[in-house]
Amino acid sequence: MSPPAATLAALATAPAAGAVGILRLSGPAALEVGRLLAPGVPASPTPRHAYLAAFVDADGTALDEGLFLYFRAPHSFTGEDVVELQAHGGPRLLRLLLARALAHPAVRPAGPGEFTRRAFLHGRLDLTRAEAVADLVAADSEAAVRAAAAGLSGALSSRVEALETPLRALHADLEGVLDFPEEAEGADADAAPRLAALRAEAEALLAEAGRGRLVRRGARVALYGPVNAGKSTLFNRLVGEARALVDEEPGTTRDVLEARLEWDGLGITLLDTAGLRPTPGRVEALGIARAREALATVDLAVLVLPPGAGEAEARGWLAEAGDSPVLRVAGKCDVAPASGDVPAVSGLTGEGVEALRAQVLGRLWGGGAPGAVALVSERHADALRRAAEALGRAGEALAVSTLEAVSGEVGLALEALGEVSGTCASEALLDAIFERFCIGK
Ligand SMILES: Nc1nc2c(ncn2[C@@H]2O[C@H](COP(=O)(O)OP(=O)(O)OP(=O)(O)O)[C@@H](O)[C@H]2O)c(=O)[nH]1
Ligand SMILES: [Mg+2]
Repeated sequence: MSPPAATLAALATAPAAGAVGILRLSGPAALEVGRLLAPGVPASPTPRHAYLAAFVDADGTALDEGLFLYFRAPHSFTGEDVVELQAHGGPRLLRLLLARALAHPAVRPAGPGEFTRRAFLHGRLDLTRAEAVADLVAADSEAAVRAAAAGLSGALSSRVEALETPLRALHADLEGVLDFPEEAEGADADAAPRLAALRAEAEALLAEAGRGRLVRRGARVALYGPVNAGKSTLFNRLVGEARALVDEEPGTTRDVLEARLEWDGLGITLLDTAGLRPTPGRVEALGIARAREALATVDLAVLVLPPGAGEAEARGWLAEAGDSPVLRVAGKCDVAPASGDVPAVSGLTGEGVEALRAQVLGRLWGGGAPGAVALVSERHADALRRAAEALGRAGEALAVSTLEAVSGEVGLALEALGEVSGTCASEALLDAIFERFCIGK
């Protein structure tokens, strides 16, 4: 792959006033253009050395003074010559500096994620690590930060490689037996256990997609149940402030209320919903419809029941959550102690609230630290699923079909895995991936 010739320029910092603003240049003309802006920097600057320099306009008038950093290819983020100007963070000033760089004929503005895309094209990062860069920028919980950081340092990439390398070896062995039956005789002897092990590993990685999604987007948890059960009081207690209206009149909550929380580092969107009852007023009925919609989308529905709710009644409310998993709790336990093994909680006194939090996390997460998960995205999951399926078919073909058929399926599995690591990624796929990056990244 020949390196793209244009030199890219973009502001790497947000377009708002800040202490520092960074203009980033990458490509063959980066140093030349950087020195146009900062003529005081030597013609052959020491790489990775911070120069204090004046940044000037076309007449040589100083616009600012800041740091000039040079990274020589291939020892830079993109693998190309990179120059970073760290100026003061005035948006207008930075646009002047950027315009000056863009006036050079070798320079064009960088598209979203284009620096990272070049890093990928130059083999500085595989695709999962490039995606982890975007995840890190988008991370809005501690768990998401930690998982993305692990991804950036290669946590997912090494697991994909641990699949891809032996799969490629197996493919080569099968092709060898097909092409040179005599020389390669027996190379396919242990194909069945090798296929089975690879398929199991692909499925293990696939199984982490759900956790990856939870970490990336946070979990949605709704409180629901009959009117007046104490949902809003419990919601306020969990949120730590009086967000929801509370009243003794049944049907107080109408709209769905949302609060963004972080529990053990995991992002949680907690929802309070309208109490469900059979004969609501008109506006309340609208609220109940919204509650039902919300319930269908949650990762966990917490059913809050008032004291004295019977088993038959409870079963009816459990069914209201549809396919969403339900955690049932007995509310207002300060009034009447709950019986049986249903966890008891009181939003009013706070009794049982910590235990409820732990149970919610347990139900969402199982064991282990949320930040330690491999960030398997929907995109990865889709490719892994196709790889696992192809490996499954390869295993079947081994028993009933030709070696060509087996090898063909193994080839398909390799292609699917290549979409994860980037060894087999189309331009269209790369476009779709890097589109979600910010400009300047
Ligand atoms: N003793 C006691 N009273 C509570 C508790 N939680 C709520 N209440 C009272 O019960 C009434 C209803 O509380 P809410 O929190 O509004 O109940 P809700 O389930 O949100 O009600 P709707 O929004 O109408 O469905 C209020 O008078 C609260 O003060 C509790 O844990 N213990
Ligand atoms: Mg309420």
